[in-house]
Amino acid sequence: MSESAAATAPDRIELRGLRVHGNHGVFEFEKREGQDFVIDVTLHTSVARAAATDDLTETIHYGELAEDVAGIVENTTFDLIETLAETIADHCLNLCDHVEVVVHKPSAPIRRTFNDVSVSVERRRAAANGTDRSAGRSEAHLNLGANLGDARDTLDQAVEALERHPEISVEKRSSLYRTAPWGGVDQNDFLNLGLIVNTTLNAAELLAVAQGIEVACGRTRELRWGPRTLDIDLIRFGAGDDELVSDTDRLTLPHPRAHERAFVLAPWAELDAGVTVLTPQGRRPIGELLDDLDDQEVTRIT
Ligand code: A4P
Ligand code: MG
Repeated sequence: MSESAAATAPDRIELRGLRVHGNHGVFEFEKREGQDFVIDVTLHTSVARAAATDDLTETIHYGELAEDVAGIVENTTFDLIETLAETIADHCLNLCDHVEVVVHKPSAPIRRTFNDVSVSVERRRAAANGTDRSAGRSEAHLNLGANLGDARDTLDQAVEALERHPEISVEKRSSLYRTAPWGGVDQNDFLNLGLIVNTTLNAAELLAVAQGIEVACGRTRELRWGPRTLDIDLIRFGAGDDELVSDTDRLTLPHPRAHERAFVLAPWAELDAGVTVLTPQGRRPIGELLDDLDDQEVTRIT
């Protein structure tokens, strides 16, 4: 494991001995009659946020993992357990950046007494979800929001924490904006700011760092779109042709609701007035989008 992967994914979720009947094997009778396969999966991930919030949606659901893996074993037919292991690992890389998979075939057609035969694969999604480190740094745009406690102080601390990270540098920081709560929950106004950062992390790693800072700043997650001590959203990762498009629940990029949120667009327009923002109707200039949202109260306060 690289040092940075170790720093961002210190924990493991392990599923051991998942026994599933499948029809894999080189021989015709193996495909016809099938046999039991036993699967071990290790997901390298961070459970810090789930542990801090005690919220199942903040972690990888091992029940769903077991069903997904069993479904792969049952619904595919491969000659080789190498291919099966790779297919399972590939699926698991949708859940985290580093996975180990072992496929055991205890009833394999071997004419000797044996305990077990297995294939182990270890796969990482380092460059697939963001930046190739050798290619240098990526620019990313973040939006920070807070409306509980001393919001201004929390936002300052969050920016400082990002700056302290050895693989992140804060290039530009917007003014602070007082913004009306978006999302229909009756709550206090927010303070929001935008950041442009440069980073050698990939997008998933940057999100993990941001979520760690949320936890460190006392973030608990009670209500969607409700009050929070600190929320850090990734709005965009990479620029131009290198902009990352990601469509998983854990990470959706570019941020799917940015274009309808003045609290995101106003600080962003200050940082990059010429940017175009992805909307369901295609890319539109940020100034036009903001004009359309003039019913959302946003006041620049510093
Ligand atoms: N996630 C997926 N994609 C991303 C991304 N691009 N950036 C996942 C950040 N997170 C992303 O997020 C829930 C899950 O989204 C995470 O596990 C992450 O893996 P969350 O921040 O824990 O939950 P949430 O904030 O309650 O829900 P959501 O949908 O993210 O809400 P938003 O969009 O963050 O909105 N009004 C004003 N004026 N100012 C605000 O700052 N913020 C919100 C929160 C609502 N209203 C607001 C403001
Ligand atoms: Mg959020």
